[in-house]
Amino acid sequence: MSKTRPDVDPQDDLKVTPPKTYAAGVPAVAHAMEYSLAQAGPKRTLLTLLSLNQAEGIDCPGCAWPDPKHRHKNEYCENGAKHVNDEATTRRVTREFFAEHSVAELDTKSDMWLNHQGRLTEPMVKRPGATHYEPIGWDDAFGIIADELNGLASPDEAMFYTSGRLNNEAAFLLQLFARSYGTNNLPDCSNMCHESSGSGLGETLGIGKGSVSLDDIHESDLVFVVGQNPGTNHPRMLSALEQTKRNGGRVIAVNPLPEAGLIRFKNPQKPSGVVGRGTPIADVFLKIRPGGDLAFFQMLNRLLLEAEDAAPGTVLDHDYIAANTIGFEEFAAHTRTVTWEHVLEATGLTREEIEGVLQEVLAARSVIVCWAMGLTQHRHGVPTIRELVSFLLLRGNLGRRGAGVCPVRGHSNVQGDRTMGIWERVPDSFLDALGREFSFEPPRRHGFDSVAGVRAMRDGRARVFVGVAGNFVRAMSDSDVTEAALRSCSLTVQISTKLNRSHTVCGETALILPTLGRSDRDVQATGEQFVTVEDSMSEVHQSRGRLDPASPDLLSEVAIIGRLARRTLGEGGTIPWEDFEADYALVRDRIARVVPGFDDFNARVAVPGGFRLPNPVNEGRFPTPSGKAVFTCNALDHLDTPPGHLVLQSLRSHDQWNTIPYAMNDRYRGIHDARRIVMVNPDDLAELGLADRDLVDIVSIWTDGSERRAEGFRVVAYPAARGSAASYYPETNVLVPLDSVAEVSNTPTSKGVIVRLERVAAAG
Ligand SMILES: Nc1nc2c(c(=O)[nH]1)N[C@H]1C(S)=C(S)[C@@H](COP(=O)(O)OP(=O)(O)OC[C@H]3O[C@@H](n4cnc5c(=O)[nH]c(N)nc54)[C@H](O)[C@@H]3O)O[C@H]1N2
Ligand SMILES: Nc1nc2c(c(=O)[nH]1)N[C@H]1C(S)=C(S)[C@@H](COP(=O)(O)OP(=O)(O)OC[C@H]3O[C@@H](n4cnc5c(=O)[nH]c(N)nc54)[C@H](O)[C@@H]3O)O[C@H]1N2
Ligand code: SF4
Ligand SMILES: [Mo]
Repeated sequence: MSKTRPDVDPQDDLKVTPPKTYAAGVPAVAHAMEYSLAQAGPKRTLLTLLSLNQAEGIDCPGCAWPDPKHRHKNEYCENGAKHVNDEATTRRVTREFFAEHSVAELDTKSDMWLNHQGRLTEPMVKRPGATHYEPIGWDDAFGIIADELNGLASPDEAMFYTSGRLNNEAAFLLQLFARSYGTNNLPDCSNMCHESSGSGLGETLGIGKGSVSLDDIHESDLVFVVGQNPGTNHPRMLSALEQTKRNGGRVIAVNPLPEAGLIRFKNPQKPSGVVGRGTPIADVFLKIRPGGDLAFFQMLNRLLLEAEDAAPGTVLDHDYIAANTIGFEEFAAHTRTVTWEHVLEATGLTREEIEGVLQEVLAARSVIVCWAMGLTQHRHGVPTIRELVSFLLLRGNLGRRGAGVCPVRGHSNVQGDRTMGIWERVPDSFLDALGREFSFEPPRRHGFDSVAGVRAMRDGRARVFVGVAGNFVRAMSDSDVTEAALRSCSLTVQISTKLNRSHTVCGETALILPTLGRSDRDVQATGEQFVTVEDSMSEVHQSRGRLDPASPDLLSEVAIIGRLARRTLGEGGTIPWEDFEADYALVRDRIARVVPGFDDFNARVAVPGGFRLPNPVNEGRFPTPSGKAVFTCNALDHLDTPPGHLVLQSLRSHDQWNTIPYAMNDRYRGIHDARRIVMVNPDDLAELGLADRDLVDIVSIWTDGSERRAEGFRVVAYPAARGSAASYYPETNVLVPLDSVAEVSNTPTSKGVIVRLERVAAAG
């Protein structure tokens, strides 16, 4: 049952205003400055903002959207400014703080309260049976972890979780450590995020990454933005789409919610965005039922085949299909069986709407599909992505200007971490190269992903959890099960910048190891260091911290991982951890020898702006087993809701960064001073016998008959797609059963939970 932490959500303060019809503009600048100044003060705010996303500056930790080649002085957005200054905050969590608050007391605090206490300053330990964290020296902390790791029956009883905040150098060293210790247990936030994209693209194109560049977006005739809320989560994508529009391109948005950023954008970097009406973004808006996208693309594909039948040789790119693909005949036969009846039911759209999209597609010489969590976090997320690949292949919309696939990544280096080998199922070719370079035999057994990791801890098969740069307990589904799993560990270790729930949900022994953030200056024995990251479009570049570190007792992630490795594996092995800590360029030299595409890494990343990793799709190569792109036949699937039920999606408010709410507002959606709310279409409310502002419990049902409940949510009548509901994550993670995962990718189905709403009190 969901815990209501006492100071979370005084629901009665809920205020609702009409949803906004544009994103950014002057209010965005004002909100960014207000939060930044309150956290970091004027001097640090100025320092962070002046160097944010500049060639020699701090890579924005906000999201993985790339930087344009011609940089503005203000190359950031409202949320980027908030993210970096949330890290640059002048508030501090000290040993006195931990003496004052027991772990049990901290566990009653909200996620927002924990984050607002400030930066962590020194290593802390909670010993077995203790009620409080107490200070511990770095060496002793590493000693505890090394003893625990070396005492396990098998290295596979330990797991090393990371989020995409981690930089390339530390990520490379972390996977090297885990593998030389003996395990591939490297779950990461990708497992809950774009894993379905990696799986779907890997199967069909042979590479799990996007193929387009920013220039492609600017030059495209038609850009689909599907299952994504760029106004909040990738705000500068709106500048790119503004450019698309200026060049005569068109945009189709597919979303159950009329998100402000998809409607209109007022670019705060331009005078016209400050005083004018801004740029309309979506030419066509399709208010789709959650989970309906597979059916949508299947019908578009059927319509393309039929348009070709009607005017042979004018619709499909037969030369492209013949030269580059396999499976077309089977795909075509299967696609012709898709029925309007099924598609209209699954999508909630009209026939005219979908036929209108076909006309847009036929008129476009180049098409891009962009997507994010609205596609990946569904049971059939992988088939949906395979299907949109077929949609692009039919007209040769891959590997040429203005065309291609664009999974828009979340965390700023989530793509880079995978490139560096943070993957529980990394290919053998990577392990071969790693073993050769460092003269050891890496383990070949696949490791746990995030869901398998929780199952293993729950069942006593994993006993040590090390988390780097994330908040696993709040990120994962089935919160109660995940919390119990972590509490059953003998040791939990969190390498973090700020306090979060994963520090209050402890194993028998728990360690907090505080680290430098992106914005902190990183000085090692050979001098000041920089790190590198890879964005959503495979651009690899530097990030260099500019601020005085939050405390003199912090170590960098590279240093923490290296010292932990030395202590665990012993000194004198084949891996020069100490040299790596002193000079990160030496780590990059090794990356260059192990990871494809990184030849001459140090020299190429020294160039301002860095370099772009090659994508074989853009060279007409498909590294699939057949060497061709693959048309797939995907079973028809959509989310069937029993009468009286809705499909709940859990999403981000405008004022949160993943598991961490910054404030209680969701400005663009008109929600103020509350987070325990659920947005539902007024016609659905009427049918369900509910009224706006009713207080309800959200109850999810699972195939085994079990129920999960999140208590005390206020209903908000909202222009959402019929049959759907939307609520914030992480408060609703409790509703997603651990076993409710996407096929193939194993991603929790955070956007497709079947729920009913139970009224608990009359409207107040
Ligand atoms: N400010 C801010 N920026 C962030 C983050 C953050 O927390 N805060 N997080 C970062 C991370 S890690 C990630 S992964 C990204 C996430 O970026 P998004 O994917 O944009 O994030 P969500 O809030 O999960 O929003 C999902 C969107 O998909 C829509 N949607 C839900 N279900 C469906 C469906 O079935 N079909 C369609 N077509 N649409 C659907 C929702 O209405 C919503 O607009 O953002 C990154 N950037
Ligand atoms: N229901 C539901 N669940 C979801 C999602 C959803 O849409 N709905 N989205 C999923 C997605 S897409 C993702 S990516 C995950 C996110 O899951 P995570 O990545 O695990 O969570 P974050 O909230 O990003 O982690 C925040 C913490 O990272 C630490 N941190 C920040 N910067 C640094 C740094 O530079 N170094 C170090 N060492 N630590 C740092 C801070 O201590 C902070 O408290 O959640 C997933 N869970
Ligand atoms: S779009 Fe993303 S990376 Fe760019 S400034 Fe905004 S939050 Fe940062
Ligand atoms: Mo993500």
